[in-house]
Amino acid sequence: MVLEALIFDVDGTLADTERDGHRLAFNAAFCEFGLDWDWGVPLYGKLLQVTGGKERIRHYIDNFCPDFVKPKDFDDLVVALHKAKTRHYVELLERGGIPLRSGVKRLLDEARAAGIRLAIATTTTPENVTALLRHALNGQPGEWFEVIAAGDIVPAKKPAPDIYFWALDKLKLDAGRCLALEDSENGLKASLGAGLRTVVTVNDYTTGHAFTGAVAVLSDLGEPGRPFRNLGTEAAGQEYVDLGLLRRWHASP
Ligand code: XBP
Ligand code: MG
Repeated sequence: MVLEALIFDVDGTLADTERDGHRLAFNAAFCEFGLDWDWGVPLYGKLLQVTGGKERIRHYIDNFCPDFVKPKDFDDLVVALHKAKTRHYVELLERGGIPLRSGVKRLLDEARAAGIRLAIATTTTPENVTALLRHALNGQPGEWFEVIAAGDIVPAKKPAPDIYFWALDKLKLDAGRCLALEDSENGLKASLGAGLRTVVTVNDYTTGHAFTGAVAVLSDLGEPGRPFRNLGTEAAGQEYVDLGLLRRWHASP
């Protein structure tokens, strides 16, 4: 089957947003609300097992804050905290931005020039995607990605495949005509669950994850002169991921 579209995860895949982005924004929101919670780097790695910011806050309270007494309006508190977190995250991106990962812009350019359709399937809030791409790509996300599947548009977040099904539905494409790019075990479970061949580029938080079923597992997409490290299948001596390599992986049995 011909490769017609690439579906990208955002956090950890397009950009390294978790440790120095989302994590700091959560902490800033807690501080704003007078809560003494501080999510350090290792703790945040554990909390990343739960996708979705509101879900992550609830998980933290239930599992790490035995003395916290939930107020009557607890659900509203979580929503308000998360709203503040999103504001802090967007401000953080606007202050300095978080760059795209190695090879991402090059691959997006190549795909666009070749008429490959581009989509996003992410757990994060839509405003976060807009802010990241406005800075990193110097444009509106819609100019680059024809479908943006993000946040609460599906009730079940990754590892559920729902967000990928939503994106495929909007693209009006079968999974067999697409390739997903992910960085985490939860993300891979979601893309595989939707029947998508998936390339994984790992980051500091996800190197130890299980990636069984991925067509390739790499350190990053690589650039000419800055090769990726191959952590899984062979890549025939290539130093960076281009459309030719993606087509080969897409066609592999
Ligand atoms: C991303 C997430 C998100 C972000 C925070 O997972 O889990 O929760 O950490 O975003 P994936 P929000 O890369 O697998 O999509 O706070 O906006 O939910
Ligand atoms: Mg991710």
